Amino acid sequence: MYIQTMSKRINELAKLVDDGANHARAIEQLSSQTPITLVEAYAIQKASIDRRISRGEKLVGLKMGFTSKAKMEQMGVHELIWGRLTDKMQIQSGKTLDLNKFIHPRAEPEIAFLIAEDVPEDQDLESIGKYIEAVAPAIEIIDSRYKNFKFSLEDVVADNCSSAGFVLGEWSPFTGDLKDLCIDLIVNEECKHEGSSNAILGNPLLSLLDAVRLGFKYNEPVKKGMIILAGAATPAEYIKLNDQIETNVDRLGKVNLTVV
Ligand code: OOG
Ligand code: MG
Repeated sequence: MYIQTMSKRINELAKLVDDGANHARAIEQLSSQTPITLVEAYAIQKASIDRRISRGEKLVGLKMGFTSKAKMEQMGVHELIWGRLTDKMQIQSGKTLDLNKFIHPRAEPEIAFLIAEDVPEDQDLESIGKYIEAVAPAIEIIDSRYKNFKFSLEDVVADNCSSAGFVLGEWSPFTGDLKDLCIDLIVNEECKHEGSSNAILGNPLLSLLDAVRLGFKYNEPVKKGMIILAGAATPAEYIKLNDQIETNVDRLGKVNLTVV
């Protein structure tokens, strides 16, 4: 009986975040209505993504969040989080983002991994390299479904960690090291933020290892062909009509989009 009530509640809350995303309408924080645990928050996230999948979207990867101090401090959440990426969220580099489809979107500079093979459990910095097909510069579009972009840890997890879009630059072969790469976020040719790949947990590979570990924990393992976003290296920026957004990552190149 309790389990039935719980899963009904989880589906109701998943519908709230899904509708918010679908109609680009901000909603109240879930936790302001009922306290939710972190385990419930991940169940709500899964149920909300299942709704997208039932509409024909495909799971294409995972995103890590709050892997840098800059992001934790900007948003006031200090724990690592992870969410899911679907094919519909991808925007081609050099193309446009339609502002009408979002509530209050922000852009942030990231590094993406393309996974070569299903990754078994218990990897480390030495072993993980053989599962990386390629790496690319990326921009993530985050668009919290909550009013004023304000949330608790559980709220943001339930809301698929604010993920709303992602843009990938060209893939480069992985050469064994992603340390000390400069990453920036440029808006209309002005550099808004500049950071280092070291800002991502000291080494973006550690973010991938966390994705593998959490993927096993929550039954969403990192598989061949998946895209994994390592988390932003700098704070995010609100985007507005006609903005030209660009990210450059040393050695990996650039990625950009225009807001229309
Ligand atoms: C949550 C998502 C955090 C990152 O890269 O750290 C994130 C948010 O900031 O709304 O994607
Ligand atoms: Mg991000």
